[in-house]
Amino acid sequence: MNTLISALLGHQPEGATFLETPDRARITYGDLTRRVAQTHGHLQAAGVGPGDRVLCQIEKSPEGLVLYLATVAAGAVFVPLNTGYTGAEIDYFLGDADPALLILDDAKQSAQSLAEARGVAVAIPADLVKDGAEPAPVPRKADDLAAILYTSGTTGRSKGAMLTHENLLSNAQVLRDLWQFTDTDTLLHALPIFHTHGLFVATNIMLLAGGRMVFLPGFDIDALARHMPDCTAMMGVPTFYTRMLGDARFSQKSLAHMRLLVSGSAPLLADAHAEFEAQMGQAILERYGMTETNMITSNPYDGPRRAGTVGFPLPGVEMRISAPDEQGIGVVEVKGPNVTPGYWQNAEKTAESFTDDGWFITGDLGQVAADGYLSIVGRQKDLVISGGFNIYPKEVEVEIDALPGVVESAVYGLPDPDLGEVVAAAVVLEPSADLDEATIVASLADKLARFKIPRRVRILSELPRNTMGKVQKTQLRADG
Ligand code: MCA
Ligand code: AMP
Repeated sequence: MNTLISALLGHQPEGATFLETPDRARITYGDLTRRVAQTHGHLQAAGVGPGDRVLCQIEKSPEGLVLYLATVAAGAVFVPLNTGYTGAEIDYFLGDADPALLILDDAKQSAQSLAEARGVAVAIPADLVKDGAEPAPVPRKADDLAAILYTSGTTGRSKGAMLTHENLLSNAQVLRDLWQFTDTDTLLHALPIFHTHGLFVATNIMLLAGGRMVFLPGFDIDALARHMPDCTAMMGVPTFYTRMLGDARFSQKSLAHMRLLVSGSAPLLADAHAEFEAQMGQAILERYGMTETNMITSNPYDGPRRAGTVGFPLPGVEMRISAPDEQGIGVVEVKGPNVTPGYWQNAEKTAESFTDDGWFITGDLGQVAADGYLSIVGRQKDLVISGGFNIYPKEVEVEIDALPGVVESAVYGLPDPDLGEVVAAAVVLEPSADLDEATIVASLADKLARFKIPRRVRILSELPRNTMGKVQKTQLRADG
């Protein structure tokens, strides 16, 4: 038995709709099961075997979901990549994941030559998602890997969070039940499918429930307004909801049929939650998670969804606040079937991320109220979250520091009304350097994905430091 695939596929009526796109293409559960089996056959023919990694950098499409499920059906490990990653970033993932196959849209020629240089085969979805033999899913146990998701790292190097069949399945089962998803639901899907939120939380829950998805190619407020009447639920990052505010197409009346609006991946400000409820008559359900742990806590489905909090630990998930201060604030630690076994080929990082007694250290600062609601009040880790994408400042600092003429830099997050935070940089130059904001930004373009590139660069004569010599990012943030 293949733990994840046997739970996700095969139990829905063949003719029921799994997914519809805005151009009305419709995929039934029967189509999906067949496509997954056929693609599994093509992957096998391309030499992909159990345990092999399959890297995939393609634009969002139903084929992306077929490739995910087919890779898992083949017993292999799915490694989705942000479509914004540059050649330099892809080259690192090729080296680290050592994949059997890289799947690209036709156009990405530069990544194709990088793969060839490393002896990695390349395929395009059209070669894989097509008619062919339909092998049965390869047996896989609960603790076998189903996916590796790269998350950027404090040292400037991304690390691959390993996710087992059980990690993904246990979390999806718990969330389907908690959020009461059934085959009568239609989910408005506007998230990318290279991250936990859009790929696992959204898709795995809908597959388990046997529900339907309206699958948008990305977030577009006009498409949201057009398709929402046809849906019962949506999952999004806070930016989705703040962009809906003040748009006359979204109102108590037009949203009255929506059963559930979920927010996560970044903090939803309490004010935005309250404003949304006042304008739309809907209390957004905020939940909290991490790539390494899947979802950890959720506000209740029935019961108060408290603004500025992320609710209670999910059933089966243990959570504690480590070394709380006098206000009860400490680092959130997690244990349970949802938690990663560690980082791909990185025993050192894995060891650092768990306590001696086996709890995963999130690096988020939390506080639990007397009645059990968790609030995320800050981050111990030096991390910027922009529109739900994570950027570790170190990764950007390393690239800026490597530019000729740069002495040093500090990268930090600035508050932004649309994206929550945006990346900013303070840079110290050598006296002779011929660099300004525009040239610094331009020289990062082929090294870092667009969302990591600073929106604001300040040239300083020196970085603010405390007496220990540590750069004061709080000071930089306060100065803007
Ligand atoms: C796009 N751009 C961004 C971002 N997105 N810059 C900073 N931060 C971003 N998040 C850049 C583009 O490169 C482009 O630059 C310009 O902004 C406009 O691009 P566009 O595609 O029009 O942007 P958008 O459609 O308005 O996208 C904003 C978005 C999107 C809807 C917030 O970023 C998004 O869908 N975010 C969701 C991320 C997500 O799924 N996170 C889940 C991670 P230029 O104009 O210069 O070309 S999973 C996770 O965190 C855990 C497990 C959890 O708890 O869920
Ligand atoms: P990622 O590494 O992309 O999976 O991002 C995980 C991080 O996103 C967490 O460690 C938190 O810092 C943040 N996060 C996710 N959901 C929430 C939330 N509802 N409130 C605050 N922070 C969140």
